[in-house]
Amino acid sequence: MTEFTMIIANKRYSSWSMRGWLAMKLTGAAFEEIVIPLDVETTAAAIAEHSPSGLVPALKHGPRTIWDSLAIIEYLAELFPGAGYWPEDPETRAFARSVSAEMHSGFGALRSEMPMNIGASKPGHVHSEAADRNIHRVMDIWRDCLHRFGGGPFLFGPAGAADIMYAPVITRFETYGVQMDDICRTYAHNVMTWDPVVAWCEAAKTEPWVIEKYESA
Ligand SMILES: N[C@@H](CCC(=O)N[C@@H](CS)C(=O)NCC(=O)O)C(=O)O
Repeated sequence: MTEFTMIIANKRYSSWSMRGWLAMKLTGAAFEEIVIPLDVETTAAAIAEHSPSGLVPALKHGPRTIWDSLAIIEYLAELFPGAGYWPEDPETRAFARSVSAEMHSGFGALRSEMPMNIGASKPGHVHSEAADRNIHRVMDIWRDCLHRFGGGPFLFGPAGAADIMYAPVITRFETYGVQMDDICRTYAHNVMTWDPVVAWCEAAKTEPWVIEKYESA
């Protein structure tokens, strides 16, 4: 029995779950995981047993439940101050928080038109101008962070909260064949070869569930 339980949905499709799970992995602490498949008759009831919002990820720690990916990151950052979620320098930390919050609250067109679908390959995917603007804004953020804050391997040097926020976007870029320049491609490669991301993606590809609405996007 471990102290922490992470409740997530399908690893193939649930980008917010991926963020919560990667955040937990960054601690290095052991945790149980409960995977609730999305889009089946029992989904809502199963999530409601764990999460007051009806959404995952949710983290259980003793009597506490923390839901929402960004709240989970902040909670774990307080519990594990050495894990490196946020940069130490206040100005850099403010920047990291801004780009993380921008992901958490924005990029609606990219998220709805290009759902996460790990293992799928849809090169030449046609998307709207709004999604295209989102894609370019994401890459501007990456270039800006890498230029200002040390040049990698992750956005602020070592892997942290901002990389966790953008990791599911990188899997989308891979799925939908988004063209990247060398700087963004190198960053994307660094994230995709980060051990926790590798583990998540390998597990995603072995899941039995197929959700048609995401497959036909
Ligand atoms: N703002 C939330 C979003 C969570 C969210 O939308 N989770 C989706 C899965 S990716 C969910 O639980 N959906 C429930 C359902 O489709 O039944 C967060 O950051 O954690």
